[in-house]
Amino acid sequence: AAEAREKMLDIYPKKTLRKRSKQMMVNENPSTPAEIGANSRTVPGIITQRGCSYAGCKGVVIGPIYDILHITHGPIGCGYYSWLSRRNFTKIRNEGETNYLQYSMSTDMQENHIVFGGETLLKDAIQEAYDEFKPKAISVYATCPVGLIGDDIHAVCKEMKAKLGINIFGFSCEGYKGVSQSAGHHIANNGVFKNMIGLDDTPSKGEYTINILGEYNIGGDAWEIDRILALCGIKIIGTLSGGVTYDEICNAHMADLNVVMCHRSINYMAEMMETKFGIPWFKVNFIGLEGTKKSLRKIAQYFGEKKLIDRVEEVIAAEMSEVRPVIEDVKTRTNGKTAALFVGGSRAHHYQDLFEDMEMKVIAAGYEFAHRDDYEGREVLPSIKVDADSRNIEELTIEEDPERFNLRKTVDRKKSLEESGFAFSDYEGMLKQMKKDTLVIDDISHHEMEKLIELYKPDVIGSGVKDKYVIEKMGVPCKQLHSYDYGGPYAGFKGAINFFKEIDRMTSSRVWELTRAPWHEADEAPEATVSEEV
Ligand code: CFM
Ligand code: HCA
Repeated sequence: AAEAREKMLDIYPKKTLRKRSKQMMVNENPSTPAEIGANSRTVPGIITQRGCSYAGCKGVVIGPIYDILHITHGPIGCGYYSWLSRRNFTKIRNEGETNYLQYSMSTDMQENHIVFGGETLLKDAIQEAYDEFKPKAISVYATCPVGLIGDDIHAVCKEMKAKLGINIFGFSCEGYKGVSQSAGHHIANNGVFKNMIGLDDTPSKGEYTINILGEYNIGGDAWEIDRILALCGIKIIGTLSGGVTYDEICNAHMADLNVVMCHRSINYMAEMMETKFGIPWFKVNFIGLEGTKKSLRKIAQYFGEKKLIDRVEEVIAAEMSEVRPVIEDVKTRTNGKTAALFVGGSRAHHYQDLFEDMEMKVIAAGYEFAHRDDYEGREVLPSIKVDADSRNIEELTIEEDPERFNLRKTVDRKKSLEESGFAFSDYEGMLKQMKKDTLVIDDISHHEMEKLIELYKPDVIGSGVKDKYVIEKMGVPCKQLHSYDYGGPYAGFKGAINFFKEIDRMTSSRVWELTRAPWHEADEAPEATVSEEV
């Protein structure tokens, strides 16, 4: 792996080399991982897979709330790009609800607005949207030019909120606000906390109430998690933000526990809700059989009632009896095959569980925009230097809510569990789970990806649309772990079955042998022909 790393870095000029060296490491001591460079600017000229702050705020965290009317203030491309391309599924679940996500609303900013200002345009758009749809809430997202010309979207939102009498709020999530979509996550968390959380104090009817933070229902993942938790008798107040309504988010502070799926995009919310309302949180992972079982058991242990603990075991046993024959069969073909995963800020870690279930080896992995804590574990948080790019993003000061902090039994419960060794507020990061001497690459470039394929030729790569076809042209199947291509769900038990079958199909197909990688000689014949096999 050290040699492969050298070969990938080989091409870079001095300054780039120095920077990329910090972001590429060989995982020599998984239990005490070394420091990795992360959450820093991408070197101009390098082809990155990253997105922008607007994508992280509107596209990722808030966009999936389906009965808020989302308005992108900016040129039409930004709104178009974030128009369900992430495959965040929604459906109306209760009578009287509305779902606006099939629409993409934008102010469609033109050159003359850039020159003369776009605030009137935004005001008119909010009015038009209100007249047409009468939504409960409207949310406005700033794109790059809005920040550059200085439109005050917050003043417009305030004025229109007073005029129309519905909740209207804006996000200064201009694309350039940070080094990646990660900045947008933080901006979104702050805005959701200020403008939604805590607005509705209606007590929940459920016995064991939780929120799932950082689950966005890509390909229907949240619905599979809902199904399993419902079987266990655990009630979800709000999923932030997959397939969820505005009212559910306003009521989320009434839950007894927050479980965190995607640490990167929503850890801010977990921390703020704990500080203000006393709701403890811990990390879960519903991707993979072991992860799902462990997560369910931890939730049951948190509530600590025998009835629930037994029920969870019954559900696990019943679900596993369906999964077992599939995984036993699939493993006979996937055992020992290799995979490399380069995705976002949490899936490069989460999906390692599913590959482990299949007895495949993850030889290399990396996030696009995660921070050091997502690699090395939250214990490094105090030692992370806050640079100018991160300082740019508001850090809210949260205080205990005098009336609502102690509403539930959670505070004492947390204390007694902690004494027995139960870990709260923790994420151990990706590196500890990865095998010794595997390659870890932050914000991988296209050049590094090509080198990686040349050197390792993994049996499958999990990645995104920006490199999928480059990878496949080189003869390696690529599974999109963002959109899931056209598949999913992959969470929970039924999701695992889908994933096993899909990866088995992809890695067993011989069609990849027929693609000609650039390093093949022009006259070199493909190794097999389809007609011989079929
Ligand atoms: Fe969290 Fe996500 Fe991800 Fe993410 Fe994303 Fe996504 Fe992702 Mo694409 S919130 S960090 S910003 S798990 S959109 S649903 S797939 S890069 S790994
Ligand atoms: C985003 C969304 C994205 C992009 C996926 C990809 C997603 O970053 O704006 O690059 O393939 O999951 O849809 O991460």
